[in-house]
Amino acid sequence: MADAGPPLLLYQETVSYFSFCVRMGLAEKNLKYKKCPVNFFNLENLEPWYMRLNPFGLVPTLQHGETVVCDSDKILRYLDEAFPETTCLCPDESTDEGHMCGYYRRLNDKIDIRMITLIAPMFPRTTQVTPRNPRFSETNAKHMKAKRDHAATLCERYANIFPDLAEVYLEKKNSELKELPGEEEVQMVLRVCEDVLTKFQEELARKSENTQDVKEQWLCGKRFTSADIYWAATLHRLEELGYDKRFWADGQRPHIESYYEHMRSRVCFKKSEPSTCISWIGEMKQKLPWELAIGATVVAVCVFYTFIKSRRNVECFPSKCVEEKIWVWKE
Ligand SMILES: N[C@@H](CCC(=O)N[C@@H](CS)C(=O)NCC(=O)O)C(=O)O
Repeated sequence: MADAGPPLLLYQETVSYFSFCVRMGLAEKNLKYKKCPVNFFNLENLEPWYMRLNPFGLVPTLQHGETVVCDSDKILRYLDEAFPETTCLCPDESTDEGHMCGYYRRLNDKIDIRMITLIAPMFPRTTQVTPRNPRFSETNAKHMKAKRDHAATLCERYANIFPDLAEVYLEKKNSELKELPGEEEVQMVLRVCEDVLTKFQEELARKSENTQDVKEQWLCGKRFTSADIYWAATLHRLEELGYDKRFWADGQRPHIESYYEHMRSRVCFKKSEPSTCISWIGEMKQKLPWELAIGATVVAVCVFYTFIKSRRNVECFPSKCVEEKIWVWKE
């Protein structure tokens, strides 16, 4: 485990697509790091302390001593540079491996995962899917929209209160929180997504013809790269939203199906996969710290009481036996 120098701090959100990518990168490199949660469901990413760290108000952000890196791609490249003894995730584009990595990354970038995640669930007639994860339900998407409206007001308010941050807040408000796209745009985004998946399926099929042991292979060859990381996050997100059934499950695109299955068994994926349970607990902890503490105490007391009671029963049993034995002996 390479962990010399100052600690690595990752400001992130468990369910965030780009945070997931960086967690996978760190796990693949076997680097120790500390997770610093930034709850964007509570708009914590707009808090002044965070905007000073990341002027885009986005997660993830990596802090390594004096160095602060924003943007998942820049973080993965930084990790390659800062820890050259670990596996390289972003090979140089001048090499065959790097060229392939760039190609698969650009193909993946064509999928508008942000729109598919945040906007599409508001139009279930168009998506024709049922989200597997309730976080991406229609109701939640509408709730998120209301949150974004609130975010615009918050940016304006903070711009007035913190003059040193006025520019970044107004930039955030203008670039991030503009008019929401409608159903037609969602249809187009889903069409592009399907075309990209068709292309991905063809590429995987071609690769499998030229490869003997598919299980040994990743997108750019034997080495696992950032291309695999971003594709893993995309397929995972599409699955959470319920698009696996529409786009690749049950033999519709079998090479994607087996690539994703192969991916799911990768340690870095298993270690970094957003667990809804953990993220819900994290959110609840932020919302209800006292209630949660009381709840945990009640549970602990009940467990302790049950434990003591069961021990008493165990102790009673032999003494009862002894009494019975004495009684039999006396007779
Ligand atoms: N290009 C950035 C994108 C980061 C990004 O969009 N993060 C999302 C979460 S996955 C976010 O912070 N959203 C909060 C917001 O839009 O205010 C990267 O690769 O890190």
